[in-house]
Amino acid sequence: MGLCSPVCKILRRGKYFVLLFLSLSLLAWIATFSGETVKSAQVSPSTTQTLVKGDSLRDKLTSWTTAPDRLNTPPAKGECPEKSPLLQGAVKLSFESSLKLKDVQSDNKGVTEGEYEPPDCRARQSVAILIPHRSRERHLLYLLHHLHPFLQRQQLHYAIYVIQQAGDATFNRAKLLNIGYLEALKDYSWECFIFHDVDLVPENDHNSYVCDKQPKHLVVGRNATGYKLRYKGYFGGVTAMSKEQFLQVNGFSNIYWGWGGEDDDLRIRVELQKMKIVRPPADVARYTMVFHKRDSGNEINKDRMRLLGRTSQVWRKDGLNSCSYKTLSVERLPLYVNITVDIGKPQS
Ligand code: UD2
Ligand code: MN
Repeated sequence: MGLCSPVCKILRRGKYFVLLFLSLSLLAWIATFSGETVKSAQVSPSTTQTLVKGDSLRDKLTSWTTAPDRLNTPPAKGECPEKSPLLQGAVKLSFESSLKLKDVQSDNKGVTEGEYEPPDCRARQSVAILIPHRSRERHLLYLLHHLHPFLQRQQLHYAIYVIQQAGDATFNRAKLLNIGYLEALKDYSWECFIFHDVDLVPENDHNSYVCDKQPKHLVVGRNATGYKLRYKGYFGGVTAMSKEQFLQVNGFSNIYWGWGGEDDDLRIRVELQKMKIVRPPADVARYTMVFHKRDSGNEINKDRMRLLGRTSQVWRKDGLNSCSYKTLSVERLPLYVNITVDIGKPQS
């Protein structure tokens, strides 16, 4: 006992040292291991993916656990494809004398007050079609009959506006189109405007009724002219301009009364802004013009050449910013919005 006691004391103290050493090693090992995990989470790209996955899982969990009323909202629609799968290319047009407005209505049940949106996808553009009109009811019926399904096949969000000139003063196509632009923008912030004669029916649905980076002329050819472009600067019939492009040129001139010149004036405005007119390929930009004679009240504008010589001086003051008119009625009919306006008469 006398001999063991100093040895036993040393052994007993040694046990504490070993225990202390082991605990410290364990702590050091834990610290090193966890430090390395943090570091790898910061640098490894695969961890980023893991985090994204974690997020979507969290999203899923949130969607499963949110209030029931959120479950009732329809899922957000994806954007419609660049090329619609519904296109048919060149189609055979019909102009049946027996066609009635109610037939066109029942063929276009998806249209409400002239407006349509594709049911399965989000349209790539919202487009307002503007048709200047007076006493061409039969042409309007044929156009609605073909244009509604045509635009639906293109998967567009669109609305058709018919701008009716009241009274029997000389017709003014350009001013009616300015009014269409101003009035349609009161309904919705349309991105694109199609200025459309009532008697021109598109033959091929690859002719896209959307706006491009430049103003677009959609009528390369029509039946009456052997499907040839009439002249290089021709900009009449059907044209597409974005909201901004049309504003930039101050719209059409308001002072072309009667037939001719207003389309060339718009081309000059576009060129003054250094914009360039584009056209779809000739085999696609084809139209049938329903036969007609010159209307009474739309006689040739003998002043048109003189006016065209002044465009560069007057365009800033004559256009959208000086378009005065009185709206007599806005009727929201099933197939189009019918806006009747008093636009005055030419100043003598
Ligand atoms: C050409 C142009 C047209 C326009 C016009 C000269 C083509 C294909 N079209 O058409 O865009 O530049 O010359 O002004 O080149 N309208 C009525 N009721 C009337 C008179 C005219 O609704 O009493 C409307 C209707 O939308 C018609 C458009 O104005 O389509 C142009 O008139 P048009 O068809 O008599 O003239 P057009 O065929 O020579
Ligand atoms: Mn015509």
